[in-house]
Amino acid sequence: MTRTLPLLALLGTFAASGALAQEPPKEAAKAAETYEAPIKNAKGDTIGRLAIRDGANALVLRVAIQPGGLPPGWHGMHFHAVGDCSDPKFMNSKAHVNHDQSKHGLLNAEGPDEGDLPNLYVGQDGSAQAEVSSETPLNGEGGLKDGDGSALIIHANEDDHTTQPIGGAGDRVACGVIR
Ligand SMILES: [Cu+2]
Ligand SMILES: [Zn+2]
Repeated sequence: MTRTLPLLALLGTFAASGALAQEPPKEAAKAAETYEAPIKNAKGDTIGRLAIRDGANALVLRVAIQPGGLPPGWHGMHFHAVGDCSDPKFMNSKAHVNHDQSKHGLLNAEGPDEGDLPNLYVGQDGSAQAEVSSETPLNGEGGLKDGDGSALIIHANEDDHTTQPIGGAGDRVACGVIR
């Protein structure tokens, strides 16, 4: 086995230089656009930030909640249909993004709807860092940045990913506008 290692290393070198020669310069490989927005609580205070990168097959959402931002534990997290976080209960954000009348829930056989996301875990200090993906696009047809935008809503309780309409996630406690 060990005698083949130098040859493998050599092949590796050739492969690497070949790839380098064919790739366009780094500047030309344009990084995906990142949409960023504050996440606010019911009092309108900023408690964190969201960042979304859109790709061909999925978007990737990052959520960062600062210490003291939310109560510790699991919290349901969804994309809601309207980009409006202006009222304290965040009801202006309407229901989940759902263009085809799917049932709610990542674990529901008749789901999920397009707003469904994994739960967010908030640590003992009230902070959270998470990265999740969604097949719902940010841009284009059926995307989060449609005419009235969308909102990232964080709920008081855990989403069970099964029951209607929101998996028992309870009140809306934080909101970030996506427009
Ligand atoms: Cu929700
Ligand atoms: Zn849902």
